[in-house]
Amino acid sequence: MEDGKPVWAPHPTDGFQLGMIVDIGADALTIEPLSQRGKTFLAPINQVFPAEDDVNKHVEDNCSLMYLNEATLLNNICVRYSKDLIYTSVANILIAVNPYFDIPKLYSPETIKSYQGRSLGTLPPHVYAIADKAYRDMRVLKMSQSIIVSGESGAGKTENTKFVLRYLTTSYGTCQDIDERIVEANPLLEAFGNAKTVRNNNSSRFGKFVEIHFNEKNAVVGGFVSHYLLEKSRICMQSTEERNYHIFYRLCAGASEDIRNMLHLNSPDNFRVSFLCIVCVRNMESILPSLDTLMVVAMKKIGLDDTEKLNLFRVVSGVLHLGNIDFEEAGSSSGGCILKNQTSQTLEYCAELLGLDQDDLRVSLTTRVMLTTAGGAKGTVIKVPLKVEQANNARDALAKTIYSRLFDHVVKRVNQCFPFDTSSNFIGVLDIAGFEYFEHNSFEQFCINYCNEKLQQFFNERILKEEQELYQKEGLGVNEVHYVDNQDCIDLVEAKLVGILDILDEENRLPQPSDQHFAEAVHSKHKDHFRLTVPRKSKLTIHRNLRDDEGFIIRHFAGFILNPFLYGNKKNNDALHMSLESLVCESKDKFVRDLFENNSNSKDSKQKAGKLSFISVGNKFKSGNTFCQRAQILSQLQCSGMVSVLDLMQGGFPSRAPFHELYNMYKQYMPNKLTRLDPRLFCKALFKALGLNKNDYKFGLTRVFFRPGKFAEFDQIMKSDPEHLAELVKRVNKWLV
Ligand code: AOV
Ligand code: MG
Repeated sequence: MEDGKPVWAPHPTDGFQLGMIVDIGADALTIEPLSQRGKTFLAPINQVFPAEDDVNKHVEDNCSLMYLNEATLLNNICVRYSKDLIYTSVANILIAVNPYFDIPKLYSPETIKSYQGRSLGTLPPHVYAIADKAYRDMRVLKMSQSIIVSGESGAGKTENTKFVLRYLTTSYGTCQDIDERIVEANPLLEAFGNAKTVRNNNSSRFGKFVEIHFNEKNAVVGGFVSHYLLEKSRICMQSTEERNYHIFYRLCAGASEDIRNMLHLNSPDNFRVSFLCIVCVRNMESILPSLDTLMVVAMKKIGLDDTEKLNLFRVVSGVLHLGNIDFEEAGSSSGGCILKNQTSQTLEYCAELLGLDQDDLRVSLTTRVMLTTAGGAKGTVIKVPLKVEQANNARDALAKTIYSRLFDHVVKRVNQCFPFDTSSNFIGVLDIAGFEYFEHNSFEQFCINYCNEKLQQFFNERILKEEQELYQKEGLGVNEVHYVDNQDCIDLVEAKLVGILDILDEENRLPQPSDQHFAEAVHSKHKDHFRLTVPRKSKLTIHRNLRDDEGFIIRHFAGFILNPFLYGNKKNNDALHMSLESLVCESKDKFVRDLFENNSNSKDSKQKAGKLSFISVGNKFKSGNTFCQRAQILSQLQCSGMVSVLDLMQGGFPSRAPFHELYNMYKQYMPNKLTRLDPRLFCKALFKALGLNKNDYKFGLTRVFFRPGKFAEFDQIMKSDPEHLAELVKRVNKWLV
């Protein structure tokens, strides 16, 4: 850092603030903030960063700044955001900030056109530029490509995924019907797989990998959606202020009178709070006078006829009525339970809608069939009465199973509507649920966060390792950069025998698995593990009140800054007991029966690792609160591994250009004598003539690498005013003689 120049120093809410260094201690600096002259504070040396000369200036590619660090990145993103420029690139990674309002021009058909066939960096950063790069790479390399969208819950992953799909189908599609279906399928998937959470009103509660397939002429021929990890527990239980899947509300609030009568949905207020948050239904009524139009349009585009639609609605209502069934103690010595009186009507509705026999359903919910093995190989079938809690679990397990089978069916149906015979390559877009932590975190959060942890590792390996490898391959001799590795966290989850997943399996094999025993086992196998801690040490009071054996907290990659997670094992038991399973498998309703036939979601697709090029940053603030919340953005940048990328770039050569690209870009300005040289010599000669500082660039084997900010400077000189250019050409000529 240079004397007398402002620096970025930590600020509690803004992330960083400008200040002057007034004193340098052993491990701390004394800083005087520019906004409060005369006052000073101490800041750790490693948290103070050099600032750009002009902090109001912003750049499209963050790497063209002179100083690459988290403070300059944050400032650049915020200055751009204040001008509605939500996309910023860091070399070939794209960062998106969630604007939380529509910027129509940003995604207009004209904008789509303008990005077609244009190299990365020639137009302002955009998710379209990434999509087009993936397309061009697929064409040139004849290899499938993947785009990974990552970021916290609510960051904008799903929205940007949709922009990518629309871009590719609009730009490179030929059959309008298929193109539209690939895009239109989303509202349908979202109706069944998205829900309101505290972090996102339209949160994806499942992960998906959407492939757009291309033929040998590189035109869109079809698509395929794979889905992962639908959050099943939500069907029976939602935290305060959260909701069940959208479809439940849409049906209750928006279906026509006829349909509502048919499905016995006329009084949504009667549905149990745990299944349907009633307050939300009422609110929804004002927003959704009829079944959400987007979803209905989607159903039509996909080609669902009235029967199919009604099939879907019938099962959804069946699940809803199922949730209303309640149990009470039988009052006899059996220790079993019976249905509460007032729920007999509900039982009738539920049985009718799911094609089951009322009595069979009642018996299956309140008893369990067991095969005794006592007395030899031949077992006898006995019916064991269930306690109230067990019957509740059985009901919930049934609801979860039926709904998740229904979701499988919806995805399968969507896939049927864009069939294709030939496919040469595909471009895949991965959109999973982002890192999340709630007051109550369960098995689903555990899985989601583990998945994000894996994705983070992939990012580290692809970007950081590859960057270092490139330096080596090109012979630049740059020092290695160390980055935060999350292998220990992944091992904690997936290691054989001692990993949490295996411990959980072990627990579930016990005759009487319990949350406490599970948590104890996790803690005892990993004493003093850096990534693991007890609820007591949580930042949240509600966790601190728990005993050590009531859960555990994993310090995730994203968890350094955020509240740590607490997991219990409560919701991991979805097992449907045998009698219920056979009941639904033998439903009189063909549609319900078919749901339970083996319908796998997998597909043979050679999914080669593709391009990693996209990462997004979002923040939780909502409209009405649209100032740039810097501290939050900063924490997300740190969590996403972007800061490690910057460290690497600052120590290295973040901007690079192949010789032939530079040649093509600048030959128009140069005299013939120079353009006759081959691209490498052309660049050498040009740089020499310009008198560039040798420390600012390096020649690799195939390209030139620039120190931070230097490529932008060089480009500026090349594109300067005609007078200056003429002078330049003269200099080159002189040098060439
Ligand atoms: P997510 O996919 O990253 O969260 P979404 O893509 O659903 O987040 O974005 C959340 C909300 O932010 C959307 O419903 C939009 O209202 C708004 N939004 C996001 N990106 C844009 C944009 N480019 N322009 C306008 N509005 C936007 V989660 O699925 O919760 O991890 O599980
Ligand atoms: Mg999403």
